[in-house]
Amino acid sequence: MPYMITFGPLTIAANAAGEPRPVEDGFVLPAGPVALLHPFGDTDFYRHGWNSWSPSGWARLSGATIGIKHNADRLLTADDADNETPHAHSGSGVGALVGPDGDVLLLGALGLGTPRVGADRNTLWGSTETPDAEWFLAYGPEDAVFAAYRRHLSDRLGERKNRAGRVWSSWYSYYEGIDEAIIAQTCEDLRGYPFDVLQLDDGWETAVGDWTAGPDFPSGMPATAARIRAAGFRAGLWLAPLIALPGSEIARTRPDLLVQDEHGTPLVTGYNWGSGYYGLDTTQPEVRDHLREVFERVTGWGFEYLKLDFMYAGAVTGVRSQDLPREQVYREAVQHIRQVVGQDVYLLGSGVPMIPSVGVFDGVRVGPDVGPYWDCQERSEDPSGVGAQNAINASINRSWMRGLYELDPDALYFRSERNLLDPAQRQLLLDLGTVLGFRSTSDPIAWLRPEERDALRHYFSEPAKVEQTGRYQFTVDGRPVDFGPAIGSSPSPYPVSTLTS
Ligand code: 9PG
Repeated sequence: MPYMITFGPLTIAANAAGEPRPVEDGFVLPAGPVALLHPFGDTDFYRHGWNSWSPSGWARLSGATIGIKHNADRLLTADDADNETPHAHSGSGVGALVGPDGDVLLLGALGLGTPRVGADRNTLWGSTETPDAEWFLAYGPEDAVFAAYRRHLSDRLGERKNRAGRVWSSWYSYYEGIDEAIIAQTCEDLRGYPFDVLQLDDGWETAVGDWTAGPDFPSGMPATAARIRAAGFRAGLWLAPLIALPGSEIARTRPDLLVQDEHGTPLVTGYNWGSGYYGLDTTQPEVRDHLREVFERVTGWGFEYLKLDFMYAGAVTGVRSQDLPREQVYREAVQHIRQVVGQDVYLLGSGVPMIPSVGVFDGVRVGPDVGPYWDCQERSEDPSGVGAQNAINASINRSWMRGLYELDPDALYFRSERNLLDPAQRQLLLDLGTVLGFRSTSDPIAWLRPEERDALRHYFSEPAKVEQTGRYQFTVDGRPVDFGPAIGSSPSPYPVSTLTS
């Protein structure tokens, strides 16, 4: 049934499951499908990716859509494969259109149910797999409508108060090559440097799926955690608790604990480490018990900062012992983890579905992995691919989410060694960390020149004052910073000269 919705001079005909309810900063529409007739014609559409690594940004309706193209494996891993519309503009949870006066019409879901929002030159639509959430609709200045949507989301899904502080993580230098001697050396080298957390990334475990100390940590994980704490840092650990590689003990011995396909065999829920990987069926009490055991174990070792990765696998479509909406299954699983670890352990989500993680995770990765290079020319159709440009692009297009959780744009670089990023590109990443308010690096001190060590000390010691002056424009301690040119059409490089201070 059509309803007329009026925002000042703009009237929009809405097809919705019930009457729109005016609220202070817009309208709330009932759960169910929504179709809005808009008069904007060809304009810019905001597309929001489903998980941390998924592409997000603004695209012209008459132009190419934003998303992972021609690669089903990548799509399964780094976005919502079930709802992707490669030839039509759509995204997850929220979408928006720019009106002729520059104001923005935003439609966003206020909860779960795998909501999707899309647009063409006549309509802005919302749909869900399960009608679990009402919609928020607003028209006004871009920052105001996104802020209003964020407030409504926090009101319904919660907000966390834990802060990560300054993080050193092992991934973007040592990758899987960590061992207890390297971490012990890192503890020594970082002494006196302004870090709060020293986080071990992938490489410590027996196998992805088996969360016990691997052969490179023969003294056991409590010894490494104690060493990190003795050096004055909180101890952090990476885990991917909802997935298992085929070779892991859990996948080999208990395939019945895994999400299944329609034929009753374990379902591949994504690809990494040169392999497909499975997902745990968290609707089973035995899996909940397993997760309880894992998280009691790792917090018992002394780790109080946990980076939980590849979490979306707990929300993919598949056969589980209980047939429940997949985002609800995911949220109940992460709420269970939160309950086990308690309120004070910092949970950083990576590869998490963005909206269903609100109120549970303290911090969330908001883009794909950075790398010590700008872009990957061989993967030009994959905006979720590793590289600084893709990471900046996705992350800066999620700056409106600040306040739902801390926004982690991924590691920042100070090193020129083993790094193809030029100084201006490295500076832009540093500014991204400042603007989003989450600062981490993986640079070993030994890889840094004296002036780079000074720059690192300075960056982490001094919190900068940030003001936003445009969609992609900020001032950092009064210095103008513009992310716009850097995320312009790939592969043309941005004009470096405009970025040097
Ligand atoms: C450890 C790494 C690091 C990193 C995480 C994550 O889309 N993908 O296929 C994809 C693969 C790996 C990946 C991210 C995305 O890296 O983001 O920081 O912790 O795991 O293995």
